[in-house]
Amino acid sequence: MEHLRIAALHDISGFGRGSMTTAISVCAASGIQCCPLVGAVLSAHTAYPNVTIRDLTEDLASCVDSWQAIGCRFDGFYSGYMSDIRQAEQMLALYETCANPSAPLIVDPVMGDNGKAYAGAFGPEFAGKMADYCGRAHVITPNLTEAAMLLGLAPDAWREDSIFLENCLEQLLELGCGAVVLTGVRDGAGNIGAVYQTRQGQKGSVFRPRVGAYFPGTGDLFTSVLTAALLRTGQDRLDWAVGTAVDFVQRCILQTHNADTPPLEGVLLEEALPELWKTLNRKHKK
Ligand code: PXL
Repeated sequence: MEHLRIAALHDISGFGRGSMTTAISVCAASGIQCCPLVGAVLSAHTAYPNVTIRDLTEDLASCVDSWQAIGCRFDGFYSGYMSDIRQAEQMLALYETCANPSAPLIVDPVMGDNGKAYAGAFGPEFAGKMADYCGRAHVITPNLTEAAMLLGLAPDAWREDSIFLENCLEQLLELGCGAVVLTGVRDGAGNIGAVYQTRQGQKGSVFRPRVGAYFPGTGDLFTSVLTAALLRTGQDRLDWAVGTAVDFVQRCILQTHNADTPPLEGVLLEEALPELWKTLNRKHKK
């Protein structure tokens, strides 16, 4: 098996599965080393009340310098939640100096969900700069709320009809990224999943029956699995990577729903990770 390594920029939230803790565990279960670039440390994700937050934006440049001096090389770059949009500049600096040939930059433009921006800095200025950053990415994975924000609309301005989705995919590709994967899309027949389109015109969708519950952190889980699957199978297999990510998230949601644990704690991914290893190692070509 090829030894693959990614750099991942997220916060660490101590309680409530998501962001960096999800990225590290999904990568490990996929046989990929995840090197954390920690943008902020929180006591818990921000859907909990009274969380503490330590922003580490000012520390990132010296961390990037240090990795450059060591001569670190990465096969992929993955960023999620940023407590300050200036963190994107550090990710790009790392990408420009430490990428192995054809290493993808995968950006989950974490800003909100369910028609609302998350607590924090996620106003129109943040969204505009996030859109510029997304233009540099190979793959972006906004949910519909984030897609609206990236296009300069209000967080609740999305619709679920096919015209809106098609326009959204086209306009997000115009930002300059290589592929757009819209997450959390419903098909009007009780299913939920993802629709995607690439610059080369490859299009598709993957839907699975929706479990009627909301768990924070499923977007982080989706993009972590997508990143791992793309690295394992090669970037020309976006269709397979999207299917793998939708299936894995759905499986975790179903298990968690059946276990009846507090939704804010996120999905029970730990029990499902051995299955991810099997799926990726059955399929991977590298
Ligand atoms: O799941 C996205 C996310 C990541 N990081 C933090 C969050 C959230 C969503 O609420 O609060 C800190």
